[in-house]
Amino acid sequence: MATLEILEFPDPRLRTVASPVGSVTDATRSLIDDMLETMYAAPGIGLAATQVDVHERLLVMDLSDDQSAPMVFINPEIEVLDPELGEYDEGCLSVPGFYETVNRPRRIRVSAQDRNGEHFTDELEGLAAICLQHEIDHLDGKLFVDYLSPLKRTRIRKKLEKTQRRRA
Ligand code: QAP
Ligand code: CO
Repeated sequence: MATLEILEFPDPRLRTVASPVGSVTDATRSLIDDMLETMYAAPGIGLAATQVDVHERLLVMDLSDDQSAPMVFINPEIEVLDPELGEYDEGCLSVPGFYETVNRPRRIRVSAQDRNGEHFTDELEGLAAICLQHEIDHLDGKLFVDYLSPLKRTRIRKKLEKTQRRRA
């Protein structure tokens, strides 16, 4: 296993729209394991392949306190079950240090494949529903900062560019 480099806003590679995973192979499972290790090391609760510069439709999440409940979604598709929006203070490993309120549908149904390529569907609410929508946005080249005002987004971009310059 290995930890992978996480792309940070405003890296243009985060705007890539990911392609469907054709077949789930040992290479896919190896990528999933590296993504889980990367997410746990951060630590974070969700990571999409886009964030590690792999432009395939897969993501991992673990909402447990003790890294005991890894979830894998390959080629996820969602359907909104309840149009009512919930507010959540979202963060992102690609936007380190910033948390802002975003509104998203509270209840969704997801259809996806697991690490063995088996199809499943699940109904999610609460943080799981929010996090999954945030991660699927990454696969579509979107970031939570896109939901903020241009002023807030620019402020975040400038601060991150400054830390990135200092690091380089
Ligand atoms: C996405 O985000 C998410 O700023 C997952 O300095 C988060 O794991 C969806 C993290 C909240 C819904 C609600 C962020 C770690 C982790 C940071 C994460 C940071 C270190 C974010
Ligand atoms: Co994110």
